[in-house]
Amino acid sequence: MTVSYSITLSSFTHIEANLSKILDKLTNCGFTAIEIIGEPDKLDLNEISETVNSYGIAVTGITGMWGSLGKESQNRKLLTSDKNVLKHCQQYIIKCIKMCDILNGKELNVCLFADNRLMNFDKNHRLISPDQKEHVLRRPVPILKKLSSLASDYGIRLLLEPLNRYSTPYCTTANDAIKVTNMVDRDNFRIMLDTFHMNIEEDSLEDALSDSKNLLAHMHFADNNRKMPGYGHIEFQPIMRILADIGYEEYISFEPIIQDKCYEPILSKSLAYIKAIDKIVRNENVSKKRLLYKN
Ligand SMILES: [Mn+2]
Repeated sequence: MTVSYSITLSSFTHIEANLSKILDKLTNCGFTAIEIIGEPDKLDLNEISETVNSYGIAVTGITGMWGSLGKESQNRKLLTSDKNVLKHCQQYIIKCIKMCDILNGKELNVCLFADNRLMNFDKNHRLISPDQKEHVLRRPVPILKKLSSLASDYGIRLLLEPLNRYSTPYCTTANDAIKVTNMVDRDNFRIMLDTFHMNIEEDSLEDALSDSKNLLAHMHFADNNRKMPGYGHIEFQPIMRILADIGYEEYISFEPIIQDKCYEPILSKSLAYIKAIDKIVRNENVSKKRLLYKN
């Protein structure tokens, strides 16, 4: 039983334009898998496919480009009463599923952004009541069922990623995501958790992971400051310990914001740091099992 490691290409967009150069560095750092940026209309998929294959690097899936920062991503909102926005968003997901299939990926993350009418509140103080949250989170369920069926035809999983109150307040915790996932009720609709968002929203990171045990299909790893793990103050050892305890065998995908052009030493060190922790917690588990057998 073991985890695998990957890294998001979206981390490098503003620092390095050439995919071969990025892959050169990532393979040197020991990475063997990547997540591709979910911009199907902007990218030359044949070129990406050729380049990625030439490095023998695996594609875990597509990082959905959600959010309100980019011009393209502004209308990627599933929590809306605007039919045109909803249609546009569904088309985006369908394009990403097809893109994922072309690149031999297996998953796409879905985030639940809301239109401006639903965002009109003080983001710092959690003014959304649980009832209101549940009411809004029910809305996209029929669409998510349909999109899951389509993704299933391609052998692709849709992974709901809770974010944090500063970007979208309606799906921010593992428990929010579990509720939606249970309502969608499709085998290929699962959850992914991101340590950066969890650090802001969860009461306990360990509880959130263990509550998600049966649905957790992917992890994003970044420190509290969105740097590589080990460059901030999140404790990764308890996280890795719970992942080992719940038998997590999927990808841990690093999703940092890279600020330094000479990023290779940082990536190498952080990957080695997480791998070393993984070794420690798995050895602990082996010792625990030995004790069990002795007793
Ligand atoms: Mn993430």
